[in-house]
Amino acid sequence: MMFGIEFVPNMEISKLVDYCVLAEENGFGAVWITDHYNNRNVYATLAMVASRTSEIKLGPGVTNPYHIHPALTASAIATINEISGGRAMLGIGAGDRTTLEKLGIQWNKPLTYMRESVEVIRQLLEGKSVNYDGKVVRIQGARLDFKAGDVPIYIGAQGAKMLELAGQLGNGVLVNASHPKDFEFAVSQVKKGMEKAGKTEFDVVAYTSMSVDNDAQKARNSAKIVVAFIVAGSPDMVFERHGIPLEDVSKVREALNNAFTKGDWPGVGKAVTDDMLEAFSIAGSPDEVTEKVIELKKIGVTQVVAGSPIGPSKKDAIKLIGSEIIPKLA
Ligand code: F42
Repeated sequence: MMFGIEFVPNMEISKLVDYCVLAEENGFGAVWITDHYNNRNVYATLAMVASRTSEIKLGPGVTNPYHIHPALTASAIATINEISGGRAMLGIGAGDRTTLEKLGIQWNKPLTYMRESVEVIRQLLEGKSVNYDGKVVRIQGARLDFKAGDVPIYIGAQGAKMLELAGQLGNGVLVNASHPKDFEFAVSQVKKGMEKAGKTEFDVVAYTSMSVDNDAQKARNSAKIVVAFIVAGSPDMVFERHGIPLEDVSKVREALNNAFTKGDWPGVGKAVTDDMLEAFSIAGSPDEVTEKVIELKKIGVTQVVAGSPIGPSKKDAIKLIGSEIIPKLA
């Protein structure tokens, strides 16, 4: 079981890189950097992380084929692979409709887009000259003029069809979830895709919202805002799976609205219920978190990513995970 960590480049890059160095020193095996146009650029960030670290694997978690052409993604991740001495991984997903529409990009046919983009990226990374006449991706005689080396491709997926596609086309999947129920579903879907492709090796990554502190209540309180955003963006099917009443969900959405319009952020914390925290985060003391990670491992998760908030203090949480949790999972 590998431990990874996620950072959003919404802070000064020097600070983010310091966190990555600390993560490497504390036994984390992978760092994933999120990709949104309004934050610092993901590949510039990865280049800086690569130059200050020596062992940790690194990649976008996740980019998308709508805002960066698949050929440019291939070139960018191959460059990171060269700079990092072969440590790059490519995380790619369908992107987020609201964000893409702000840029005037139409978000259509996400499954087709993902399938065709991943096929093209893989061929380019293998050094092939690519002719591809897809439904949405068309390439004529494109080729990278430098060696990419091996770059595993991870697909961001939550939906039934995308999970299956990930199993079929990817080397791994990044599932944005924290609870065993979601992973029972995800692993069964991924296996269908793996079977289609005749695969046995695959990295199932739990891309969690994690919050660790010796004071368990403080850890849980820290996760509330992140959990509120997850609740606001999740489909009803997910609430049914976790037995969360839709009226509680409405309260969270209303509280977030009030926070944006009136600055009432404490109201958001109050609207998030314990059941929501349980379903959408792994938050608590190091022992509690270890127990939950072990449950995920039993279901077939092979990498756990500590995603936002990580803890009330990111620095302390990284050290706690390194000293109290990672050694117990070896
Ligand atoms: N998004 C970002 O923009 N930036 C990030 O940094 C980011 C990080 C991230 C990390 C992990 C992760 O799992 C996701 C992350 N995301 C990030 C979100 C990601 O970009 C995607 O939005 C998300 O993973 C896609 O979720 P999904 O698996 O639910 O897929 C969507 C597209 C979906 O609706 N899938 C359904 C399914 O069953 O899989 C149905 C898809 C479908 O069939 N659609 C159409 C149809 O006909 O019904 C079209 C069919 C076609 O041809 O495409």
